[in-house]
Amino acid sequence: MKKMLFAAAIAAAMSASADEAAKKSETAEKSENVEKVAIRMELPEPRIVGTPKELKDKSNLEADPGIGKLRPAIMVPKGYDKLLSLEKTVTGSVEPLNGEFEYLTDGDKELDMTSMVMLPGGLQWVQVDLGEEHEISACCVWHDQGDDRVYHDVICQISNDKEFKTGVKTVFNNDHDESAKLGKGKDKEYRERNEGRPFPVGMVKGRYVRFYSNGSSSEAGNKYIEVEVYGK
Ligand SMILES: [Ca+2]
Ligand SMILES: [Ca+2]
Repeated sequence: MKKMLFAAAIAAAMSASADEAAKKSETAEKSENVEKVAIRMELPEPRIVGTPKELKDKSNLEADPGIGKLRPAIMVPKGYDKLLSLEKTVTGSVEPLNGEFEYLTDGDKELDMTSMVMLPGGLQWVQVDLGEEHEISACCVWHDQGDDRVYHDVICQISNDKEFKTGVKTVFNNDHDESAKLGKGKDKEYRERNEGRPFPVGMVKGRYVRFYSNGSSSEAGNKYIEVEVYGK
């Protein structure tokens, strides 16, 4: 009797997983049929004005693609390639030492004092308010690309909670040693270049997008040029 129940349980489990598999392949088929478009980001010119510093720790650094080399474009379903963040309100963890938060969504990505927002050292963040909840497909953050530097603890989170206390989804995290205490990140550190760091997000819903950093290989401070959020 026990054996029969056991067999029945296995059969039930197997048919459940078969159902799941069928559902999964259906979803995959559907998403393959969706027309995809590339997100086209406007990039500033590559601009290396300082001497790169020797990096102390390269253990979590991605391979160097070379100056001016771009990552493959992020492909999203048609209609999900809209720039949502332009001219939207930005706030931050502290008042900037230099610049205004509004510089970060003004579309200007050139590396100069009318575009750069400088925050002090330590873990800091800037946060875009999209005004209402959106389905977000991709984000990009540009820090100071001036000397090929590498920013630490680059983390991006999305939430409908302005304070990021509830419903927080982490969509990028290269804090591999968990020094920021926001969870261990699987993404790699990268050299700051003219394309910033674009990354797909996978249709996460939210109103607020927060970008963290904790200084760079060149200095303790945190310099931001622009942040962008794409979606529908
Ligand atoms: Ca800007
Ligand atoms: Ca870290």
